[in-house]
Amino acid sequence: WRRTHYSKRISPELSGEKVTVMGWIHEIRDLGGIIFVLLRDRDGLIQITAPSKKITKELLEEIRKLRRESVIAVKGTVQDSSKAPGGFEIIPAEVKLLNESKLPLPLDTTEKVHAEIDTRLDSRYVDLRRASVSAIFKIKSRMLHSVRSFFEEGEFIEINTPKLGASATEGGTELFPITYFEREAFLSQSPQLYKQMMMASGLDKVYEIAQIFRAEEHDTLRHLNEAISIDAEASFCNHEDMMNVLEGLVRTAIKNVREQCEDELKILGVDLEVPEAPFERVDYDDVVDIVNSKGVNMKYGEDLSRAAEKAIGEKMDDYYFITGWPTDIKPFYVMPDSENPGKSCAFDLMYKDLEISSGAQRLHIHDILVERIKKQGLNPASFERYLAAFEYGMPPHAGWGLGAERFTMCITGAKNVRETVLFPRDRRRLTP
Ligand code: ATP
Ligand code: AMO
Repeated sequence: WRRTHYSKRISPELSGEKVTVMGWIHEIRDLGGIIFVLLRDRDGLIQITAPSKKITKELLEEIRKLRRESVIAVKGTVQDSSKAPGGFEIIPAEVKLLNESKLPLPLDTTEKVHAEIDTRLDSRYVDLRRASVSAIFKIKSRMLHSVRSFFEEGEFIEINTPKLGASATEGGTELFPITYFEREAFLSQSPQLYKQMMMASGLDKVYEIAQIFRAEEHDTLRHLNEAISIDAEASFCNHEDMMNVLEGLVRTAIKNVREQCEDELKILGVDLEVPEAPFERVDYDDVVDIVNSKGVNMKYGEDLSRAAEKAIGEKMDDYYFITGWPTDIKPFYVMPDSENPGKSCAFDLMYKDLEISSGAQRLHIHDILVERIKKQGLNPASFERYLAAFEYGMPPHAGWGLGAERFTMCITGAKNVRETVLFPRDRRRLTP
């Protein structure tokens, strides 16, 4: 037995042809003289129609015994049929039960019965049999593929940096400590310091798509404890150049998903539009004014609260940059504005009220960097190896990090970031 077709590859034009299909029993309807089996594979549903007039009694009895979500293989003939989904059905000649499913199921795969997110995540493999769930991961895969191609075409070099390390990358908080032989170590919260060190290596333009780990204590719809960060860093350029790269990447990925994931977007009911370039920009100072004018209290020098994010999101296009951040609320590696050092060359990319990326031109002058580290209450000694890279010819550089799951939320319309991860890690969940 060899599978000849996915459901998507069969059409009424194949009428009369012999095919072998494999998958799960989505539904089975026994009307006595005729049995309908809806077989589901990765791409969709196929109706297997078993009329007693056309098939042997033995086969009919065999089909009658089948149960939902069991795995079967069917050899049969395609027949066009206006009543069947996709305009065709398969008249079976042979059916093989490959593996039986236990009943009752942990959740309904036909999506007729609502299931709570925790029930769904506990049996994620069954949850993924639902078209609206697998659609998100097909789109995420296409997005990541498109991001990789975009980098490759832009002559970025893919790097892989360690996820185990001796110290923090972004400041002391939000780290997961682990035991590393007889020492304490931490899971990486960002490839930040490594991608910057690569600028001193001459690789010039690098990217990494990899896990980040953050001990975020808050339980929100947009924070994960393990996420995928799409990181980029490039030399001999500034934050404006890298904002353009980010804008191009976002638009290209959306365009590709729009063109190549039509079925999935339809299943999700998403009418995806490619955002126009250039993305709208708003200075942090104006954000403070706008937020306050909407009755939400925000002082200069504060990060955006949830209410502030909502207030500014209402005022702007879907995708927009916030620029001109106060230096003090951005990490030490951010370049202060040369004309006005209180402000920095850092930006955030927002989608409505959701921050999806942060980036900046970086400080590339060793002594100023040391000053900034001290000013942020950190110890330069714990950054010794990183700082050394700035003493032997570090070019000016800039970069950003884009959260793959948050970006997937923007594209798929998912309201909970957990929907965009196969096996999410949050405060309460460490299995499966
Ligand atoms: P970053 O990736 O830079 O951390 P972020 O969007 O995750 O960006 P955080 O600084 O981690 O930002 O969190 C800031 C946002 O999370 C703020 O808007 C803050 O109001 C919100 N936040 C923090 N704790 C909670 C909570 N317990 N419930 C709801 N929102 C929270
Ligand atoms: P930042 O901390 O803003 O910047 O992270 C960049 C992006 O990563 C995503 N992200 C998360 N997504 C889900 N759950 C989380 N807990 C989480 N934390 C972060 C967000 C966020 O915008 N080193 C800098 C980047 C740089 O300057 O190059 C950094 O890590 O989408």
